[in-house]
Amino acid sequence: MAVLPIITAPDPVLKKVASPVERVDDDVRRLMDDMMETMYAAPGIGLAAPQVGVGKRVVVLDVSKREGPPLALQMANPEIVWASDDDAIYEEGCLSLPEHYAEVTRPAAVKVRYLDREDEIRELSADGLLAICLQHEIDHLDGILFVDHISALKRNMILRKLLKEKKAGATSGDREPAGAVV
Ligand code: GNR
Ligand code: NI
Repeated sequence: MAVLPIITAPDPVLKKVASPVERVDDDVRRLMDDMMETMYAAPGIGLAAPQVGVGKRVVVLDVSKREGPPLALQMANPEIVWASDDDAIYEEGCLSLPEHYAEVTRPAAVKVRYLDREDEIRELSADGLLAICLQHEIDHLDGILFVDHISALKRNMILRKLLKEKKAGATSGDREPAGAVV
């Protein structure tokens, strides 16, 4: 298992539509394991493969936040097959938009169909934080970030700030060059 580097916005990788997994095999299971470790290390309550630079429709989630038993979920090709008419508002964050938060409105409950670790089709009905996180992660697979659900003014403020930080970081020499083996 490995903790993978998380890609932050703005980055074209985060805007791409990810490809479906053909079959959940050992390679996909290894990706799921690395993503779980990366999510817990961050720490975060969810992670989508594009956030670690992999253009596959794979997500992992654990919204238990270490309160009570872990609720680890690993999904390939997740799709929303039903969404409630009523909405919920939640202040969202994203590991790819570090230290930025905004209120996002989404359906309050969803039903998701996906392939599990054993390549079996499953369905999961969720509300509360799990429903929000599922929609947030599935958005990532379609190149959508939570800032795409808020006003252009707020979105551009956040993205401009992140770009500025990226440019400052790139010249200060405090980061490893891309692809470095450390
Ligand atoms: O860790 C995360 N917290 C979070 C909080 C509110 C709504 C969504 C999330 S998901 C986020 C991790 C992440 O970026 N997943 O893509
Ligand atoms: Ni995110």
